[in-house]
Amino acid sequence: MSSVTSNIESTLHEDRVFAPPETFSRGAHIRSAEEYERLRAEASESPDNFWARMAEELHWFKKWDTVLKWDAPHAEWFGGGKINVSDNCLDRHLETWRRNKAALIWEGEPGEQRTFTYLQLHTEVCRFANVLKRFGVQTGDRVALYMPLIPELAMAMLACARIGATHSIIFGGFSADSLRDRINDAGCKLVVTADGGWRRGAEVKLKPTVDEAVKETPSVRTCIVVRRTGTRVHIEAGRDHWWHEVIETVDAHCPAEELDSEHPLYILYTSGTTGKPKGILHTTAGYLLQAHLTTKWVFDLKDEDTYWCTADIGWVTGHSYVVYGPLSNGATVVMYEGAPNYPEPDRFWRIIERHRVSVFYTAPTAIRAFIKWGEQWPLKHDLTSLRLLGTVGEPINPEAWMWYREIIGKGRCPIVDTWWQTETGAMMIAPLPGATPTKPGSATKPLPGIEADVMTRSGAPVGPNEGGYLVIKRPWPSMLRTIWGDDERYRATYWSEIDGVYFAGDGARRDADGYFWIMGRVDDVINVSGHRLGTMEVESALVSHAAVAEAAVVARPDEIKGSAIIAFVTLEGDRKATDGLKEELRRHVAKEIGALARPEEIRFSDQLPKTRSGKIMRRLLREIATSGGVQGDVTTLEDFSVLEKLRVHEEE
Ligand code: 7RM
Repeated sequence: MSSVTSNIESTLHEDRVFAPPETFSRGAHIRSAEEYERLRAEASESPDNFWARMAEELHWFKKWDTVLKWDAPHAEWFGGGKINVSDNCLDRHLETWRRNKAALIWEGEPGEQRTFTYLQLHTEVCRFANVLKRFGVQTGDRVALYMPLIPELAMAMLACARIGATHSIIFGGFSADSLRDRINDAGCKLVVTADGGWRRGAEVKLKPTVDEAVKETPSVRTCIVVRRTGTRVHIEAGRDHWWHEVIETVDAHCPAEELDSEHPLYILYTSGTTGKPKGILHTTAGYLLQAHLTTKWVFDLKDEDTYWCTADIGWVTGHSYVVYGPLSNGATVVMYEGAPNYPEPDRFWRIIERHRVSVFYTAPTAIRAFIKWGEQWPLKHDLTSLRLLGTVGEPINPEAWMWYREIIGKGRCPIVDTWWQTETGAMMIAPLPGATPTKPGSATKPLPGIEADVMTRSGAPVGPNEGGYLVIKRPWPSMLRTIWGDDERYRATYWSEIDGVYFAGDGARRDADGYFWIMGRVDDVINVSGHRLGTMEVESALVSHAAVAEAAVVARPDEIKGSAIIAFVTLEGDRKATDGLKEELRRHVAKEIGALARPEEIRFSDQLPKTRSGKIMRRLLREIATSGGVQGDVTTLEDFSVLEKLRVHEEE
């Protein structure tokens, strides 16, 4: 990371503002800007009282003694309290009319459907918790979950939480080596997996990968296998057991453990700037509190809603907003196993129509894919059940935001652009849909209790519309507690870059209204002739051109300018890649942002390399732009053939 003290220049201009629809505000949990400001003032004047008041929304076996003990950079939230996440997500609803409400509505990619009421889900979770106990899993042990997006994954998470085992979910697309390293780093005792899952009409085998990985994981004694695809798998006698068989050997009585507030709930590995992934540790009470509150506030979730977050549970978005946040609110959650374009590009819209989804949460990369596939697909379906749309994962360019609003939301539905990270556990900067006017491309303002700011590298405040580094100035309940097994790295990565504050690693600016505009990772910042530009801003300019579907911008070292901008561009289906168009796009960027942002070079490509969670891998593009090849780690790349194509392109 560079040691600059000057600021990041921000060039994105966006003047449109959309007030919350009056009818929406009238029924919302938070109904006005004044109400939001009141909450924010209460939280900033007396944070402990604020969080204590909020924590009353959870079910406690024993209330806390202290709200926060802060021994920087280590936090203890709700010390002395006893609580259980599984109890909050299940048991508390059984005493209400929600007992027979649908908790999960699941669709497999081939089309089968399974629904679990809260009572049914509770029964399955209790039984699986007893299975874990039967195989010797105790409070404090770690359990690896390497599974497709099936109900058993949510059950396994809730079963771990119920007995105080710490889960570590490894996304089902990771290789055997990645799985092995993550299992070993956390010292997992047991692995839950499946024979395979379905993706784009093909089986993704999981069990053979586990077999390969556990050859070198001495801590693993047991492997439980869900039968999902029915494919033949190897069952190692003494180690491997079928889920459907062992579940028959236990009963459904399993009271939730009364756990300490700071009991480790889960570890989730996330990539950093260097090789080894970081095991982000989240604990119980604080994490649940913010997952719960943000779900309620930002999605304005009501009992009548049918809620769908399209993220895989293997990513933090799935942890907080497929499972823990919605279930603790007693919501009806739609889960879908497969790809958005299987069997055809309208699968998502079909699901929304079929289940009458009212709140829909997805990623900008998905929205840009929908735009590319064409609006005929959503237009074929009745989407009138929708009342709120959300996005997460990367900055959303205003063009995609407007398309989402008009084509999917028909101009009726507020859009919540939610900024947060694996490390923050829950949303940090996001609109409250009944209270916050939105601007396309802005995550708007920090949620009550979150003290976000923009600073220079040396920790000085920056003025309105000046770019800088996004920081959080006060501990928050769902913050990561450490990096598993590497507290030194925790301090160095998050609490040492700028003195006394949490360093998010993102560039941002705040406009005159106090709205935050996230400019992407700071390692994606480009310095051209002494001007620092967020890659996202150049990308937005490119995407605002009618011919462009998606763009990724990287820097190539340049003797004169410091860096030259190289843009990788995917065109709309009907556009031809010509030299004339390259020139036109370069002119377009110069017009939108200024001559300094004009890309040195434009390269057309059918696809961009992405991580399995859909983030563009700019690091790889940087390597291609700089040296023509790729040496670094590609274990998180979704589709390896993309790299080959980009290389071939290079030789043309
Ligand atoms: C939830 C998640 C975190 C990084 C973060 C940002 C980027 C996420 C937004 C966003 C702009 C958003 N966790 N990011 N949401 N950038 N606007 N609404 O994605 O740990 O996988 O990634 O993602 O750079 O630092 S994550």
